[in-house]
Amino acid sequence: TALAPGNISLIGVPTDIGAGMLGARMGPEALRVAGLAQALTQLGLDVKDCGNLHGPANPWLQAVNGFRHLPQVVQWNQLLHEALYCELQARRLPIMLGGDHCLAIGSISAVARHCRDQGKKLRVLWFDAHADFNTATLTPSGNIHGMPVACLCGHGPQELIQIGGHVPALQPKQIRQIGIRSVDAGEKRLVHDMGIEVFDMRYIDEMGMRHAMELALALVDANTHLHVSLDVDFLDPAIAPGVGTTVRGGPTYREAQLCMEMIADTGRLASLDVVELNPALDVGNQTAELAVDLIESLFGKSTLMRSSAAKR
Ligand code: HAR
Ligand code: MN
Ligand code: MN
Ligand code: MN
Repeated sequence: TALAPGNISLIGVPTDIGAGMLGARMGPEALRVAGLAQALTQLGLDVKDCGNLHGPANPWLQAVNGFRHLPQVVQWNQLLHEALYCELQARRLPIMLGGDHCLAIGSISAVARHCRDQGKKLRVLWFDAHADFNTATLTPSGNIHGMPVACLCGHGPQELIQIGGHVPALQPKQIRQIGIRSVDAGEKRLVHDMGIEVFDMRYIDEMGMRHAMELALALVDANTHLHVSLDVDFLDPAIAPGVGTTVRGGPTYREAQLCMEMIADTGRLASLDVVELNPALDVGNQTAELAVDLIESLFGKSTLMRSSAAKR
């Protein structure tokens, strides 16, 4: 199978503007300290670290009309949208070093715009404990990191849903959610009504990660742009303590590795968000190191040459 493109751009998005806790702004540095660029270089990839974007500081205010820090979230996402769109146009494979998950509004809207330009199909794999499908009326917190999928599907404030120029940026049928185990009541109904395909932890328990991923990757073909949005709270907190919103009962180390390996096998990975890492809550730098491990697998590190029989 084809490997992913060889030119990687790292884009630091040091913000916790959409989160309910401070600290995710340190995520990009923790990933750098954990050796992300070196690890990718060792795999034979050409890595350019674009440094960090510089958006507004976190003013730490209350929610207004159901949203915390909406103007600042808009600014960060506009910045990221433009930066990422440029890297994609330059035919590079961008990795967003987050930063809280609100940044997926800017990143995925740029990826969707790029795919429209290129006539490519887009598949988004959303690895998360949460569905991130809240709206101003449904949200229990006002934190916009709980809303990016809704915004991308056209449910959200005008300033956020129109980033990228096309509303909605994304169709529900382009999304697969994996690892979900914490969804608010109203949010649950909306995810269901929108028809998003969800492989929640119950599904993974009963059917296995391999089967979940086979379905999540079904119909990915040579003309597909695969975007992975990896919220590190997807992982079980026992192995990934460095996140602000841990939820018990997540995937094990091997289950997570299998996801990454199966994605690597498709050869279609074309952009990646790594979000919600909070170094202030980490034990040493272990969650960042785990993230680097998983990213290495996404780029084929642990995949041996496999016979077609072994792939079945
Ligand atoms: N559902 C809750 C809320 O909207 C918690 C959301 C937490 N989100 C993240 N990203 N950490 O997935 O407030
Ligand atoms: Mn491309
Ligand atoms: Mn998330
Ligand atoms: Mn989450």
